Amino acid sequence: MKLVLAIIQDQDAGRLSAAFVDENVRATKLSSTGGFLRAGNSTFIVGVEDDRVQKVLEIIKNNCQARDEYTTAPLISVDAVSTDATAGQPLEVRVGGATVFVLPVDAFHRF
Ligand code: 2BA
Repeated sequence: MKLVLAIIQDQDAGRLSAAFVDENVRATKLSSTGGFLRAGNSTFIVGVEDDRVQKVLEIIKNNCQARDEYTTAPLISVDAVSTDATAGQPLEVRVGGATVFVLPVDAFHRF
């Protein structure tokens, strides 16, 4: 068994949830926050048998799209002193459709 962790954009979360239900994939959605943009995103936890991992990855790929986002933040540490001349300037960032980790599962229980 594997644990698929997929960090996706909030805009795609409803569609992905529906696709998982359609394909009989059990998943849990967590509200999360990206460390760079500090904006909300969604993290799906999916426990799945090894032979269905590719199917789950396909569903994620087909339902999540990359987008350009903008931030004005220089995103420095609160303790840092910025002398960067670009501080406060709009910055375009390409946010991926999904960042996915596949982890081994030692044990799985449903009580
Ligand atoms: P954020 O951390 O808010 O990052 C949003 C986008 O900003 C990233 O898109 C990337 O294009 C850019 N970005 C992130 N860190 C950067 C940096 N240090 N310098 C320049 N640009 C940077 P994605 O790479 O598609 O990531 C989307 C979201 O997936 C991330 O949101 C984060 O929540 C998660 N993520 C990405 N890589 C991760 C990793 N290795 N571990 C854990 N979470 C990750």
